[in-house]
Order: sequence, then C-alpha cells, then structure tokens
Amino acid sequence: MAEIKACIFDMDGVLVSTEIYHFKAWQRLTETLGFTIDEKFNENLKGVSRSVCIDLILKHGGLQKTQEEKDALAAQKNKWFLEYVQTEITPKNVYPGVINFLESIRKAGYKTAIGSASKNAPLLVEKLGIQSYFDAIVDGNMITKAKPNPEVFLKGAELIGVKPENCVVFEDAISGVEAAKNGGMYCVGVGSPQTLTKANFCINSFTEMSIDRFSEL
Ligand code: B16
Ligand code: MG
Repeated sequence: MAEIKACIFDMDGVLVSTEIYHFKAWQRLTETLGFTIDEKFNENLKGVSRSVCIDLILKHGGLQKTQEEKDALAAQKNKWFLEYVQTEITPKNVYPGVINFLESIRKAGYKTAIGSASKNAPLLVEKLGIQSYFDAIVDGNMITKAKPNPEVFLKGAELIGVKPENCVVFEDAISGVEAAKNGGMYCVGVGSPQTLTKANFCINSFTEMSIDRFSEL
C-alpha cells in the first residue's frame, strides 16, 4: 500500500452527530407525503446530495413530482434540518476522540481535509468551531457529482496537494465508502463492517484511533 500523507474526513456521521437530524427531517417530510422511512432505508440517504435523496425517497414511496415540487420538498426538508441544527448542535456534538485524533495527526505532519456532500457544511464547521483543524474543506456547493462519484474527495486531495493513493478517507456512508474506493483511496469505515462492506477496515469511534494505530496503516 502507498504511503499515507493525508486524511480526508466526511463530515455528517463521521465528525459530528448530525445524521439523526437529517433522518428526522426526512421522516417528517415523508409523513407529509403519506408514507414512512426506516433506519435501514436511511442508510441509502447518507452521504448523498439533497436532490438525489429526494429522488430516492419519491421512488421509495412510488410518487412522481415535477422539478418545482421536488425543489419545494427539498427546501422544506432543509428548513427542518436547519431548525434542528440551530437548537441542538454545539461544539459538544463533535464525536468523542475526533479532536484528539485531528490534533495528533496534524502534529505528526499529515494534511487534513473535509469532503462532505452537504451544502450546510460551512455553517456546521463554523458552529462546531473546527475550521482550524483542516487544510481544506470541500462541501456540496463545490461539487456537481454526488457520492459514489469520487469528485468530492478528489477535489479535497487536489486542494491539499496530495495524490489520491496517498490519502485515507474516513466515511460512515455506503455511497461515501464507494466514492473513496472509486477515487483510488484507502478507506476507513466509521460504523459497522456489515454495512460498510467495501471499507478497508471499520472503527466504531475515533477513540479507537491513536497515532500509533494510524501509523501502522
Ligand atoms: P445537505 P456528508 C451528507 O453529508 C449527509 O450524509 C446526507 O445525509 C445529506 O443528505 C447530504 O450531506 C446533503 O446534505 O442537505 O445539508 O446539503 O455525510 O457527506 O458530510
Ligand atoms: Mg456521512
């Protein structure tokens, strides 16, 4: 395996516990449409852009909508998501072990970036106060192709000046793990190996990651 020189982190579900609020907002939306979604279906929505989520949800409910109607549904979901963010999200929502791990890898000379599908990533990064831990941040406003396309991670690698094969991506979503692998990167899954089957290996939490374990990669 090539030498690792940089870490690219997905945001929602990896750095911060926001996935529950995306899920709650999607559930609220589907209830207005007359059906429900469960956690298993929600795995398909993780890491995927808002507009692709709308298409997946409508297909799941057997509904067809015009583009204008889809845009209105996406806006409603985002309004509810942002209400949760405003009331629930503070720096305390950064997952355990994340800050320690970021500090130790940066001290050891690794570059760091965020590669998130979310158009709300800049707002969240600011609310969490974590901007200074990253050399580059790529968010959903800067890309045109949703994960599993590797665009978000390739752009991150380009901005920090590291080749894809020298990057490790941390991801919680099936689509995100596939994006990392499609980009020729090593991938650590954050979650269950039964779900993230294509990851090189999985962790449950960054409390399991020390600089020694990381260096063994
Ligand atoms: P937004 P990530 C993703 O962020 C989330 O996993 C996914 O649930 C969400 O639908 C997507 O961002 C788009 O987010 O509606 O805020 O633009 O995991 O790639 O950091
Ligand atoms: Mg994620």
